[in-house]
Amino acid sequence: MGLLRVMVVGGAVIAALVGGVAVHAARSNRENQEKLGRALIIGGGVVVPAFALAALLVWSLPMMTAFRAPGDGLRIEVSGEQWWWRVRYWPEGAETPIETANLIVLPAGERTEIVLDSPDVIHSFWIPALAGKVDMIPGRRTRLVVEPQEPAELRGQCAEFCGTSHALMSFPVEVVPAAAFAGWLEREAAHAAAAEPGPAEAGAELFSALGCGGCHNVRGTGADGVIGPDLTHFASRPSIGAGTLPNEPEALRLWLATTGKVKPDVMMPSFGMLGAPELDALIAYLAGLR
Ligand code: HEC
Ligand SMILES: [Cu+2]
Repeated sequence: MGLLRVMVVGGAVIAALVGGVAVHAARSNRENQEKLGRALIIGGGVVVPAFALAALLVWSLPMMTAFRAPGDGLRIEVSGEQWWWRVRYWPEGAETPIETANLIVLPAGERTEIVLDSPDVIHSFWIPALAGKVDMIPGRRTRLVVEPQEPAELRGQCAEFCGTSHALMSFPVEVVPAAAFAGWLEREAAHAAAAEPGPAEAGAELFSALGCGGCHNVRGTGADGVIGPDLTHFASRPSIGAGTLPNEPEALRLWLATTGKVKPDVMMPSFGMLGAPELDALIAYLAGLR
């Protein structure tokens, strides 16, 4: 704010001076113009800017470190996958991260550091309402610090063409009050809820028999795959397939039965060969992973 005020007021003063000089020059005679002109070029064109810019530089450099300061303790690592977001929360002092996917929840009024990378292709992490785009580059870790002030529901999007389903790679961002954030993180750290008897339990067995757990982690069960998104608390996320479909039973059926149609070149096989009862069971199981 201080910097902005100085720039605006300083700019206005300079604009007024330049205007005044122009009016004066138009009114005075040629001899006077030449005398005054040389002094103005050396004074106003060289000496004043040199001092003003040097002073501004010295004054504003320390502000840049403040802009780049680390977060208040919470660090989030986000990996750009093809075509979804792997998200790991590192609360202060944590030794192992809490992994989730395709959803970013942030505490309001706190600085959060977000560390970005990618295992294969370049993506760009962009939450327009909070910060500029930052590239996610294989073999490098880039970072940004966000400090959202008010609770809000925002949207993020991949901003670098990364392959066929680049356009189907967004994510919801929920900014919540700090206390609600702590509760959310605690729930997120917990193991998956046990499947309820009935269709959900049958779905859990299918999940394991069909090999879903070879790619997906469901903490607290035998499923510990790391290729696809962590599904431990899948039902509490608002979307399926990185913002591609709303997280509702019929959309989930479409996702499981026609995966590659919903999301071209997706890295998950389609399970269209399953009958309706089997799909129903899987949907019941996934809907219980709160
Ligand atoms: C070969 C690995 C693989 C197998 C096997 C697999 N998936 Fe996936 N799955 C993925 C990948 C990769 C994604 C992310 C796709 C994307 O959004 O681009 C995904 C996404 C999903 C999602 C959406 C998750 C989210 O956060 O949006 C669900 C739900 C899901 N899979 C369920 C299943 C079920 C149920 C099975 C078994 C019937 C299964 N998957 C088998 C790799 C796999
Ligand atoms: Cu991308």
